[in-house]
Amino acid sequence: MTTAIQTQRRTCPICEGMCGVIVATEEGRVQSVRPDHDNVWSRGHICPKGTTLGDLHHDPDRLRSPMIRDRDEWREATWDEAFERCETLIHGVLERHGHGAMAAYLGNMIAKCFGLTRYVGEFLRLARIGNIYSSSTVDQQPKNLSCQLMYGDMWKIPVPDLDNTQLFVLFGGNPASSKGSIFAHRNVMKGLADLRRRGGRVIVVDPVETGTAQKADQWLGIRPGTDAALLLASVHTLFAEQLVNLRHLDGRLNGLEQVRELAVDFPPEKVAEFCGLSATAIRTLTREIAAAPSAVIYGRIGLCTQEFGTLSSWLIDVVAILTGNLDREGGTRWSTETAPHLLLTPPFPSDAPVLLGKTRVSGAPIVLGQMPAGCFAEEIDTPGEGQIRGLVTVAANPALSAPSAGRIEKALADLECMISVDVYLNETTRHAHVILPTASVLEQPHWDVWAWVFCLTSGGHYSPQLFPPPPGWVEDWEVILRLGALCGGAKNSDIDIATLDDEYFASLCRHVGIDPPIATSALPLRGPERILDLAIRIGPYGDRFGENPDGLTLATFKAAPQGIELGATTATVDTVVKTPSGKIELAPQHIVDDLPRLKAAMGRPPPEMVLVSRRQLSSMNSWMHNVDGLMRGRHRCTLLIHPDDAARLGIADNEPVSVASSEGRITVPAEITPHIVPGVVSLPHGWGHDTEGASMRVASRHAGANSNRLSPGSLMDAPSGNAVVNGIVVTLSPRPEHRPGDS
Ligand SMILES: Nc1nc2c(c(=O)[nH]1)N[C@H]1C(S)=C(S)[C@@H](COP(=O)(O)OP(=O)(O)OC[C@H]3O[C@@H](n4cnc5c(=O)[nH]c(N)nc54)[C@H](O)[C@@H]3O)O[C@H]1N2
Ligand SMILES: Nc1nc2c(c(=O)[nH]1)N[C@H]1C(S)=C(S)[C@@H](COP(=O)(O)OP(=O)(O)OC[C@H]3O[C@@H](n4cnc5c(=O)[nH]c(N)nc54)[C@H](O)[C@@H]3O)O[C@H]1N2
Ligand code: SF4
Ligand SMILES: [Mo]
Repeated sequence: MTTAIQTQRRTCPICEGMCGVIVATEEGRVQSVRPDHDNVWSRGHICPKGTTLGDLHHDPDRLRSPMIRDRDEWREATWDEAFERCETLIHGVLERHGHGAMAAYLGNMIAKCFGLTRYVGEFLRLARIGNIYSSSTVDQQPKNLSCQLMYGDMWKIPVPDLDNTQLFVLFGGNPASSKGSIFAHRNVMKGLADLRRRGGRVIVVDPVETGTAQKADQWLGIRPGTDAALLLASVHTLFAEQLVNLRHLDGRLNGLEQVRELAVDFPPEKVAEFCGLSATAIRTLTREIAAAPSAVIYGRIGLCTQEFGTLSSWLIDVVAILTGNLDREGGTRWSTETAPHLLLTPPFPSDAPVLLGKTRVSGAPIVLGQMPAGCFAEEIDTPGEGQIRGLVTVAANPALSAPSAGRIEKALADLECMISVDVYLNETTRHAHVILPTASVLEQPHWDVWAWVFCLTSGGHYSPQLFPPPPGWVEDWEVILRLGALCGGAKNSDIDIATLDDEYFASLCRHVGIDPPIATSALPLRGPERILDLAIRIGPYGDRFGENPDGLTLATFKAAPQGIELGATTATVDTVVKTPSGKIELAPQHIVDDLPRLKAAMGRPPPEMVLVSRRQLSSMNSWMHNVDGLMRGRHRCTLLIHPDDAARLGIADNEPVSVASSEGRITVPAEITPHIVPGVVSLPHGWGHDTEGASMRVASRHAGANSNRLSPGSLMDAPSGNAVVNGIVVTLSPRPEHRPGDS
């Protein structure tokens, strides 16, 4: 007898590619995950990670029950028992130390989870947690800051209009691996190839000749951490050669004259050596941008997670503005979201000051409501008033992904209370007292929130749940609502999730000017689906609860398994900019104040060797190394090093090298390659799975080493508090004696 194979169309939730996939199942097991050529958005694009959604779901190491740790012993527990234990632990910390001793660490994957992403803001509000740490300060915080100050909204990050541009200049990003970031495109590499085919050009500015650079017209091998100087020299050149052309932005800016004046000190000749590029190269690049019929100037993680993250992130937009390439077809533009996100995941309040204060131990800036991840370890292990004693992590792995990773590991072991909402027992969650699992990607519906924020094509795709979670399962949004209430001081037995959900929903309705009873009666749903429906209905294409009878609702999308595309963005500078002046602020004081730090750095001799980070197509930060199918082939956790450096230091290909920084030391095999600037070495992050007590069997067989043991937490971009994980001074030595603990 043959059993029926069933198929379901859905969106891969792993990255911003938003690939439509067809999942074939038989008797509750995934047989295959194939590209969906009929998905209106992705049109058949897929990568190796997307084909492993079934492996992630069936992974025997994935947690399927709440876990409680008594000393070193883990045991499965019921949900009730787990929440009772959470109450005892959390309330113990509140009683002994007060609310100021609780912290949250929020991870990147929250953005990709249907429930977590829509409820994390309410979790924080209920929990009354002020110590908020997240992957944001090891990621895009400098860009959030520059956009908050320039446009009045931290999430109005301009997105490349790749399909319509004639020149693409890419700083510190490698879509050949990452598939694009803060930039959702159905296939960035094809988009770049198409651009070249229509006579346009692609220029990559990166210390590494990446997969993207190898497919570009030009690679500019810049020294890490020097982009701000290069961009200032570009601004200088634009003014000096009368190439400034504001086009439609004329009259919509403040600070033009100030920008001209501050760039006077940065002629190309003065920055060339610092950047490792010739003055001619900088001038030519600038003239090319100015002369192009349209140009995208785009910077990503290599620009944010470096010593001058905010200056560089700001200057990317300054150059775009000065050449009239912001808010323009073929330039960088803002999206129009079908289901607006800001109303759903309460962000940093727009009227709060960007700088909220200083951290307790080292006085680092608390910007846009975020404590710097670099301070996480010291805030746990330094005694005194306000010391963190209780922690909730949600989909985060700071033991691998945050700076001072070695110190974090030790600090976590000392907490009085640690609750993790996660799918694995890994390097971070092994320190928890309770782990509350969330459903697998196939056990949840999906509608990408954040990728659509960074997508210039409007649209949407709803993926229904494929498999039911185990019986009695508590959904992730219910888990974090309950945790929020517990941290807020409520007793577990008093918490009524339905009431909390209704109250939150009503507050969202009031926020968007809808009467909650109307909204509720029109919406029989609850949880994240009800919120998504609200967002679609009040969004630009929505039915507005009957006001626009032809408008869309969640039901419209549920009836369109291949997704719906709604056309190009309609956002403009006039609808987007929300600064107090109503104009784009070209020279925000908080950012300009950081220029002396750059000038000081330009006066220092360059370090002999610095380390940068890289991503790999078959990895996702730290958490996909347990998928066997992605781990075949050559070992990937290698140190890229230029042949000249390798020869000088006596380092041989494939042989172990000891890499040391002021923070720590690790040992990794060398990979000698000409595709990197001499004096720079590159390591992927997210490896180091040989930690005792973690339970990820595949990952531990391909452990690699944790590059963030080398990242000093004290290294920070001054205006934003963002971590510096690129441009770390390191020393290398060949064939070390392998020391235990080197990882
Ligand atoms: N050196 C260096 N460090 C870096 C970077 C770098 O470029 N270089 N990049 C930084 C960046 S950009 C980021 S975003 C951070 C990421 O850092 P984090 O956000 O801290 O974490 P990840 O490494 O992505 O690990 C994801 C965690 O979420 C869990 N998880 C996965 N799927 C789910 C799910 O569906 N539900 C739940 N509840 N949990 C899930 C995993 O088990 C894991 O614990 O790393 C940063 N660290
Ligand atoms: N396959 C895969 N895809 C991913 C992820 C993943 O881990 N794996 N992570 C996702 C996440 S969370 C993010 S944030 C995005 C990131 O997406 P991208 O920004 O595209 O990430 P990377 O591939 O790390 O590219 C960063 C580049 O910056 C360069 N760089 C380092 N320092 C400097 C510098 O000082 N100046 C300049 N100009 N360049 C520098 C590095 O050499 C590297 O090539 O990717 C997302 N997509
Ligand atoms: S991980 Fe791969 S398959 Fe999934 S969305 Fe990204 S590019 Fe597409
Ligand atoms: Mo990220």
